[in-house]
Amino acid sequence: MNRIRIAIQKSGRLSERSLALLQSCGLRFARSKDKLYWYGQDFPVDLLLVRDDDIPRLLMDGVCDLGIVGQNIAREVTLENDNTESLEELRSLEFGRCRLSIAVPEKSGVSSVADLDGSRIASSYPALTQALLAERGVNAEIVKLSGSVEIAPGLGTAEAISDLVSTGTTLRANHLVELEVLFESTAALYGQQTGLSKEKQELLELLLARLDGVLQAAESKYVMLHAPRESVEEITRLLPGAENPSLMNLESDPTRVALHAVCREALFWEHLEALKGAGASAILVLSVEKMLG
Ligand code: PRT
Ligand code: ZN
Repeated sequence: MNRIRIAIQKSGRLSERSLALLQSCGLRFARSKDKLYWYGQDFPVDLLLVRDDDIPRLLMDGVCDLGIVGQNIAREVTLENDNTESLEELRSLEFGRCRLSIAVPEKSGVSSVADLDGSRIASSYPALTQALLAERGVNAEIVKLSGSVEIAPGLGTAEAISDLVSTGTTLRANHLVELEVLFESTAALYGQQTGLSKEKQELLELLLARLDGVLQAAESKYVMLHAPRESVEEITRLLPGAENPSLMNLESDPTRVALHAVCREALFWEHLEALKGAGASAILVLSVEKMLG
């Protein structure tokens, strides 16, 4: 059957964004009663809604062609399989951002991961944690927990934890401090390692082209600012991913120009501060809705 099947998380942190991303690529689905299988309308792409932990296996077993899951889980499952089966990361996505960090109790006196050699570390990501600690020359006993990892040190089952962190609120609430980031993760679109049929491959390429358009527009910003005439070159360099800005004269001030540019890479507050430092003023940043060419 030449329909592509995509696995996404049924309910959790990645669900809404995964679905919204596919919808913004022009996909529409008829929701089934059991809500686990959504049939694609207009486009032969169907959805399977599952627990995120099951997504890598569904791809490895060829049950699904594509899946959206955190890189943390994809790496963990690949390592559990001793890298004998792997997944192909097709695109990393801009959501589900978090980090896998080692944390210890505030009063532990431990100041670096090297001090954890020989101790017990609780984690829901045992294979990933073990591998990343080994890279740092640390050999620890991993205590595998499927949830509430942050309470392990208080219960005395481990001296440290290795857990996902986004805001850090959970760590602070449990009087834990972040010692080191082991791994940075975002959600990603994965494919199977085995080849797809010619028809499915063509469909996948069409889907990826639409996805690239959506991702590019999401990251791109239209920036308008005023700049000293002599700093235009420097300011253009400070705009991430901008080419050939448009320049306009300012009637009120011949020493300054209005500069408009599309930044094709993420624009952070640090970039704006650097622009201001280089003499830019009246900086306006607008979202780009669609982009072509
Ligand atoms: O039911 P199912 O198995 O599908 O869902 P789940 O409960 O296993 O996963 P879910 O929905 O919690 O997370 C899905 C994915 O979101 C993860 O695999 C990560 O890729 C990503 N993600 C991003 C996070 C976080 N941020 C996050 N903060 N996953 C979990 N957390 C947890 C973390 O484990 C800790 O308990 O949130 C807490 C820390 O958050 P802060 O904000 O207090 O630091
Ligand atoms: Zn899960």
